Amino acid sequence: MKVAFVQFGDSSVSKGGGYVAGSIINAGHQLDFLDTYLIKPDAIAEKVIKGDYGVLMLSAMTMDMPATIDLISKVKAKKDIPVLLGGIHPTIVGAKLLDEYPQIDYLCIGEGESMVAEFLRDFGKPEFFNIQNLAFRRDGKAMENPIRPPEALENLPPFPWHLYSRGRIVNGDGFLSVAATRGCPYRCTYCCNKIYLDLYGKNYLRKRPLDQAVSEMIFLKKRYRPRFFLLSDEMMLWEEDYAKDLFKAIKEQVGIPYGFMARVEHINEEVVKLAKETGCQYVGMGIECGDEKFRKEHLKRYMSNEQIVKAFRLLRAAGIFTTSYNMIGFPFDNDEELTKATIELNRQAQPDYVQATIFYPFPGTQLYDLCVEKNLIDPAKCISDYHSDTVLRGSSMAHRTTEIAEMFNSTWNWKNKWHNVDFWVYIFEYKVWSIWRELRPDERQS
Ligand code: B12
Ligand code: SF4
Repeated sequence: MKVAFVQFGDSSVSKGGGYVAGSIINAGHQLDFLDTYLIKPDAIAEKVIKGDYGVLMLSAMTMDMPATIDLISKVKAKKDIPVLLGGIHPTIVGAKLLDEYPQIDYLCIGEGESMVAEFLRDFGKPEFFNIQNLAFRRDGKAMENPIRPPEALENLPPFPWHLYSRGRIVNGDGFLSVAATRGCPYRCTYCCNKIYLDLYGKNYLRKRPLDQAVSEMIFLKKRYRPRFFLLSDEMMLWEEDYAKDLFKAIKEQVGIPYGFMARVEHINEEVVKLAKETGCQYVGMGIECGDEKFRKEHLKRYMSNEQIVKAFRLLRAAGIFTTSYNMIGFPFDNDEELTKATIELNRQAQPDYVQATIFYPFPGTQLYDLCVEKNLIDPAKCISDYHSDTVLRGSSMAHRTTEIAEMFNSTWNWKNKWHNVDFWVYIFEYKVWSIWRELRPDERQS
């Protein structure tokens, strides 16, 4: 069957959509990969209407939903074509999404690699309706089949990098994002990871075979010449031994600087030393809120402020660039106090870059339920990212994120420094910065 596959987003390569597209190709089907990074959604709709496709497939995060529904509606107005939607949003909402949107025919709940191959194999046959992970309508009622076990990552077809344009693969700063693991063991109350853990249990946490992940990086280095690999795994250090082996293999076999995201609890002297020795130049860690009691009670993040400060300082002492991720605009009356505590904790932790985004209640998360219960979500607000505004009732939060960014980042705009410089200039800058950082007085935070 000929498939039109729509990928939304304008930043780095989406691993979920990509793996599913790879599985479709691997199953021997013809695929047109229609990426909104390259083609405007209206032009995609036109192409699907005019083309001889047997099915329209799309991958959607929550914030892509308005654009996704708009595209599907335009196609459906002119063409009767089955539509299958997969991705994080159908996964967290489930079959009731079909009640909300009559334009969608089928959903993939959870991982899609095996599901999509069976979907194309069995379409039109009676066994179609037994496919695991499939949601569909019967007599107008939305139904959801059971979830299959998590995919065996070692058996997945190779990731189809060739479907994406170079600009999506290597960003303007020379970063290329790759992933070696899936899942995170924690259940923070604002994060969709909890929903995957609820669906799949602990088995959701998986690692790719090390040699497979490293071979992919070697291939990507040769083909796309990035300056830096960003390991976009949710939680790189959840299994420390695997992470350490990966870091060593990156140094020995790949030979490009790299960075990763972690929880502060996993940062200790030994990990930092190894990371530094193996070429790690970047670590991003969530602070999220500077009020320790609130963090524990309402976000289910049990690290102490002391651990946070220590982790940032250890990395800083090793000359590794750090970013802290923070949220403002929580659905609590003392939100402004929480923001002040967050600013103060960032002052103490001294990350090199402070990212502050606005709390967004994702369906299926505990904080979403709380917002619904208290009727806090403003249905008139349609937000496409969590930098621009809050979806909660009340005033805009955007000015506050700007203030925080200026407070911490304005004189340190490393992003602009990295922009459009080649790898060696970047290395040179990095060395100068490392030396200078050793020498400068500690006044930056004031
Ligand atoms: C790495 C990552 C990033 C990277 C890369 C993002 C990318 N485009 O892939 C970066 C840092 C750039 C990023 C940015 C953002 N991210 Co992000 N990110 C992640 C993270 C940690 C892993 C994503 C991943 O690769 N998962 C592994 C893949 C294999 O799983 P998957 O995507 O779910 O795909 C499977 C299924 O969903 C299904 N499937 C997917 N598509 C399709 C399509 C069909 C047809 C079928 C059948 C099946 C199917 O099969 C896939 C394979 O098994 C997730 C956390 C998570 N648990 O997913 C957050 C997450 C996806 N991100 C999130 C958000 C909010 C964002 C941003 C919007 C934040 C912002 N800046 O405002 C941006 C959006 C950028 C964009 N438009 O792409 C949220 C999404 C919440 C939601 N409900 O939408 C998540 C869930 C984290 C959270 N807060 O809970 N992100
Ligand atoms: S540690 Fe990060 S990825 Fe894991 S549940 Fe919490 S926010 Fe989500």
